[in-house]
Amino acid sequence: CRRYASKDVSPGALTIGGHSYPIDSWTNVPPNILAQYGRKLHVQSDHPLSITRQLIASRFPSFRNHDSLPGVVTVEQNFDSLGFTPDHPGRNRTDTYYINQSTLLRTHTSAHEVDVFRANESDGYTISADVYRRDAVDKSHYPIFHQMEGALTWDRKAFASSEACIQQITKDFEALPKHPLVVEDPNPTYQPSNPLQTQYHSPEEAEILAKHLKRSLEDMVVTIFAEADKGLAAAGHRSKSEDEPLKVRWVEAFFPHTSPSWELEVWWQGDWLEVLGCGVIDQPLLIRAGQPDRIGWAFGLGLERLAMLLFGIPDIRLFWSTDKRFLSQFSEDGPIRRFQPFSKHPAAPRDVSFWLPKTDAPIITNTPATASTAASPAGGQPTEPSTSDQAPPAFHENDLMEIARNVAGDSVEDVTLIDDFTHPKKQRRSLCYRITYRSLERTLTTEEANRMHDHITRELIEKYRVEIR
Ligand code: FA5
Ligand code: MG
Repeated sequence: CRRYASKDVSPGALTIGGHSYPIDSWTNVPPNILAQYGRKLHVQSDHPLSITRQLIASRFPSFRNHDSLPGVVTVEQNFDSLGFTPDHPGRNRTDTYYINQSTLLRTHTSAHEVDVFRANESDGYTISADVYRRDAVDKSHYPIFHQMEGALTWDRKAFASSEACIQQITKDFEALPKHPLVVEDPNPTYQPSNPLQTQYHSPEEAEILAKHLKRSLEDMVVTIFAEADKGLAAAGHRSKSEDEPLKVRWVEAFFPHTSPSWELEVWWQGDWLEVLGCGVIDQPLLIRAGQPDRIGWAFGLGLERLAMLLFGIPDIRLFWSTDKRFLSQFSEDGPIRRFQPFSKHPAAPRDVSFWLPKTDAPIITNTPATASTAASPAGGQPTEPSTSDQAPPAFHENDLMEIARNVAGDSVEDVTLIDDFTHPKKQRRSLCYRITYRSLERTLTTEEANRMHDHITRELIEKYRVEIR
């Protein structure tokens, strides 16, 4: 297997984190991902991701924190244990990095939920970790990112009645810090797409869990942004909220492991940025984890997304920088400081326009709704690896994303579909992507950009038999 022929790999096996795994027709972890596995930026001292993680954890002081669970998990842990249907699109090889048919790089920290619930070491916990996804190339997406999961449960058994349990959650809710922020939340708690788990929860139970969940997360966001403002004031700057007040809203979301579910979005650079998903924990999940009497809520947030907002970091690739000009700007002691850009090198955009080969298979592009593993409602078939040597695999937008990452590394800033056209007579589809090359550390030469672009174009032709226009 040519792609894995590096020195730490024996034929037919893949070594990750010191363990050897057999490979098979499902294997699709590329070298650029293997090279970055195990960097653990979320626990690297003075790293902005670690500072963000600690700030969030400080809002949940009674929770037990898990920060070093290994990233290789089973399909069972990542999907089955959470109730993902067999045909859930998140399972596709176009979205997920498989080590082999039964083993993968976790796509979310939820992969550990059932195990942690089963161990039942505390009512509340967080899990912070690196997660892996085939996804878009732009300033807020990277194939490795970091999530922080949090969950809180109450044990019904500990109360004389369901009413007494509800009373306790209500008391806990009232004890939560109050904040002055007005958070847009137009949707009713239950909707046909996001129902009450009638078999397991009374409407009152789910309602108070939802209130506790939302207030806790709003408080977390409000407090960490207040920290950022304090930092600005300490540095003698105007507070960020004077220039642009914090704007936050709840939107409906879908997860197999929660119902009802929501996402929290924060206004950032003229657009809503999704920072977390959450909901009332799916009761069958708790039953599977041996905790039938517990009810509760869970959330999963993107540490990069929050860190970008907190520190004013404009591009997700910067987190991976080993450049002192980046790393020396952050410290765990003292106030939060806004990131000072040390350079802005020119962008080199190049377009690639091509005809797809004639095929019956649908071509999938990343719309915001399908781009994330867990949020998409069930539908579609997991893509089986192609067994034939003749037919090219059906083109998925994430294939181009990955070719671009593999060829250009961190010199690719953005890949955007700018034209999608089907010839009415020929019934052939043509796509045009704009690939923007820009290094964070230096100016790319015209030749370098051309070379990367030619290389990407060649791989598209070879692997997907596209015809360049
Ligand atoms: C999930 O991963 C769910 N497991 C979250 C969850 C946990 C829901 C527990 C309910 C209960 P989602 O795919 O939306 O959901 O990802 C969660 C967050 O990760 C997003 O809100 C976003 O902040 C971040 N995120 C997702 N994809 C990327 C990416 N490619 N790069 C950076 N951050 C990302
Ligand atoms: Mg999402």
